[in-house]
Amino acid sequence: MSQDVSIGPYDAPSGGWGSVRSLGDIMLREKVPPATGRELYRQNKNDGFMCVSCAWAKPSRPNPFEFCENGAKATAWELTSHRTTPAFFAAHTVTELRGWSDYALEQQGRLTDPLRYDRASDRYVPVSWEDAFREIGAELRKLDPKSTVFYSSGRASLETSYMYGLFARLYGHNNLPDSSNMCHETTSVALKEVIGSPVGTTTLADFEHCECILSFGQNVGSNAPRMLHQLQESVRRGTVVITFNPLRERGWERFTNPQSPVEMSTGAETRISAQYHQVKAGGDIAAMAGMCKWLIETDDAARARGEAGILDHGFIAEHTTGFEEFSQRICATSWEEIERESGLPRSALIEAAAVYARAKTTMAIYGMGLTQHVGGEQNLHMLVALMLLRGNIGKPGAGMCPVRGHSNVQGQRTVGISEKPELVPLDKLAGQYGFEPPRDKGMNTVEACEGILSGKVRAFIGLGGNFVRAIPDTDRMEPAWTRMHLTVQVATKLNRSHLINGEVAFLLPCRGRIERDTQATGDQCVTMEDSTACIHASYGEREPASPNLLSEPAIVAGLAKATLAPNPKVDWDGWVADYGRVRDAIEETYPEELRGLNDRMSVPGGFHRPVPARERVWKTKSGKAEFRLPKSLNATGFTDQDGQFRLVTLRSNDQFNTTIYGYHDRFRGVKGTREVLFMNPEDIRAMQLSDGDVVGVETVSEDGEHRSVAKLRLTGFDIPRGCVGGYYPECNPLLPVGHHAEESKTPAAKSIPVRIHVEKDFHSGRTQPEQGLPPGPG
Ligand SMILES: Nc1nc2c(c(=O)[nH]1)N[C@H]1C(S)=C(S)[C@@H](COP(=O)(O)OP(=O)(O)OC[C@H]3O[C@@H](n4cnc5c(=O)[nH]c(N)nc54)[C@H](O)[C@@H]3O)O[C@H]1N2
Ligand SMILES: Nc1nc2c(c(=O)[nH]1)N[C@H]1C(S)=C(S)[C@@H](COP(=O)(O)OP(=O)(O)OC[C@H]3O[C@@H](n4cnc5c(=O)[nH]c(N)nc54)[C@H](O)[C@@H]3O)O[C@H]1N2
Ligand SMILES: [Mo]
Repeated sequence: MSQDVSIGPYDAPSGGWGSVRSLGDIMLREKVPPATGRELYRQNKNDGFMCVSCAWAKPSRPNPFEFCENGAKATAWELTSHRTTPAFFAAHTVTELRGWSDYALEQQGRLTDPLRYDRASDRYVPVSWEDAFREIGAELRKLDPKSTVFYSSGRASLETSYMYGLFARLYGHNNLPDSSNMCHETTSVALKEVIGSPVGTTTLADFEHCECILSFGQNVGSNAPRMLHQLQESVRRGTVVITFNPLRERGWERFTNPQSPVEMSTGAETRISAQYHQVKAGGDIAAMAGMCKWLIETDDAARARGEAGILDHGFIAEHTTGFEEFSQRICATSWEEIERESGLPRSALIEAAAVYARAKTTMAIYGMGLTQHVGGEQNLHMLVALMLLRGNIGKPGAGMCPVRGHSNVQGQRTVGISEKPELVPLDKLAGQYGFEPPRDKGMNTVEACEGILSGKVRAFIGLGGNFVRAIPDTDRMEPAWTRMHLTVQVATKLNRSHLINGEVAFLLPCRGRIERDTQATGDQCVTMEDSTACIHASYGEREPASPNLLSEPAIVAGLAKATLAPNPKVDWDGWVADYGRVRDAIEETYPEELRGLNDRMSVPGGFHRPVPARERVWKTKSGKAEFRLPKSLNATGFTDQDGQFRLVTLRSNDQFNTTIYGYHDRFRGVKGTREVLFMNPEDIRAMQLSDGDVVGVETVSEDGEHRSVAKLRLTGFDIPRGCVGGYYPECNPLLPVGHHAEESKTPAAKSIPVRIHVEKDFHSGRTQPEQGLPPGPG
């Protein structure tokens, strides 16, 4: 399989005809059955199913088609007519499959039957569900529970997640990392510290009242495209959008609504950002400090003249602590330092601050560009401080809007998937189920990786996801992985994590969310929480991909029953028969947050669970919202050296995390390859290299490990000098496990210190490396 590579500017807006064509391609490739049209119509509707792609909010009055290009790709991916059957595994050894690309593996389609790894033949062979559960249970009973890790990717429902967390605690550990540990864990830690609520404080209704939007480090056009509808409407009402991002992401620039016949036929586009500031990767603290400095100094000067100031002093006095020290230190910071660290001129920061100063209400929208840094928490402390200066938290049209990743990643945390015992109502669980839950801190993702490297972790259960591919340090982690005793993966499609096996390994296929889930009492629905803390029911209708699939709750119950001694207070079978009973149990554990779950899950637009900071109730140590000073203006955690770059790892428009839908990244003008390294043309010249050269990248680190990725095609790109960009997960061998946000331990995937060298014999115009699609089934 090979594909032509072409790289060049792409001029069209986000949305528009480009999105229709891209969707058409994948529909064709997945050979989706004609009935898929109906599923797209049901996507994100009140009586439909919640999109399996991102966690963006679902409106109470949905559009006729409440889905986006990438949500539809995710639906097509799940409803594909391709199948990965036992016959496929009979034909290919696991060693052979390890040589296939991520794309080729998932392209085989939905898994159909439970499988056990047979070491003698190096193949996966079919196993009955009973035998799989019995054998896994027997293995787990032999192990020390504290040496095992139960991971979840953020897709499983509230029901499954609650059961899974309870299973782990009844078994005896809190080792419950989830994808959030690689993602918005920084939000959960940092927002909790300074505003007392670990989640966003805004809902969709706030878009209707906000006058200014500050966006930092999020790629709306690819990763939360449905938000473009809210952005477009807000801009039309007069909201001014200001974006900070090293890359010019098309979604934040302009948008044509593919669902508007008028816009599509006339080519009308909406300009989204009025200002676009290409901050250096890791330079946001400095940029925000510049804005704060101007605001505070301008306010001081105005008030000295007897005029009204621009800060909300009433709010600051009543609701916050730390303002005096914060303002003194920020004002003492020089513009020279701010400009150097942010990479932005003082005039640009003042331009942004002046708009912010005039807006009565401002929302702050952000993503991985702030959370995945060594100084990730400081990024968020600074963003909160900027918002507090003008009382922009806890009033309509204003507040924090972290854009979460997986469709239920926030909800999993709400119902007990957490390695932090203090975040889980353990006393409540103890009373409800008559047991003594473990109280010690469990492992998060980075700690699980360290445990696997050191041999301390003996077993890993993955509820969805592709852990081995998503984590840092691929080349160190893969060999360590095989030293575990037991690995069990619950999944819908084959991925690389299923091919790096422990001594004993199982692959358990599950139904997807779009599929009908019939149990003893009838068809079941499940619930999830979106990025704005709204909880929705989701109803699957499609025939499951194979009759031999179990639902995720049934798999968790099967594993739990086979592992644990019977407990009369936990009716696993009753729960699987009727998910409404799981919701009753969830409600009993979380009476304040989730009261009435079974009744309220069907409220149009979802029901909003209480977020105290939204009401200006600050559950922080001080009881107030806190101004915190950053330790440094540089969020990267390292000092730049000559010849060293800050590597930003990126998602393309044709992927969902490690799931690669295709090899095009339309908005960035890349076609047919993911093996590229984006670099500023002036840096290319300064290094005496040329566009198209084939380069190798090496991590600069002091731990004695060699980390490199070879054969990337150097690509001139509009990215700040000193920064380079490459794709995730291909660049994960470069990310050291130890390079993470200081407190949350979220891997710092947005600034890895690297050096670049040209690969011998690969100067442009001479030999080209094999470009196009990496290996697959021939
Ligand atoms: N189609 C699709 N949708 C998805 C996903 C997907 O892979 N595909 N993934 C889902 C998941 S799990 C998540 S977490 C979200 C991720 O969605 P995003 O939060 O958008 O994550 P990324 O694509 O990693 O890129 C973040 C953005 O940060 C910018 N950036 C990098 N470094 C910096 C910096 O230092 N400062 C600033 N200001 N910006 C920076 C990058 O240029 C990029 O535009 O999307 C979810 N939705
Ligand atoms: N360098 C770098 N690394 C990163 C990031 C980055 O920006 N840069 N981003 C990080 C982030 S934000 C995240 S969230 C992680 C993602 O990490 P993960 O959540 O672990 O990975 P995914 O790629 O989302 O998982 C895809 C797999 O999930 C399975 N799956 C899909 N649907 C279902 C389902 O309904 N049930 C079950 N049981 N399985 C299902 C399929 O088998 C599919 O192959 O990666 C992180 N890693
Ligand atoms: Mo994520």
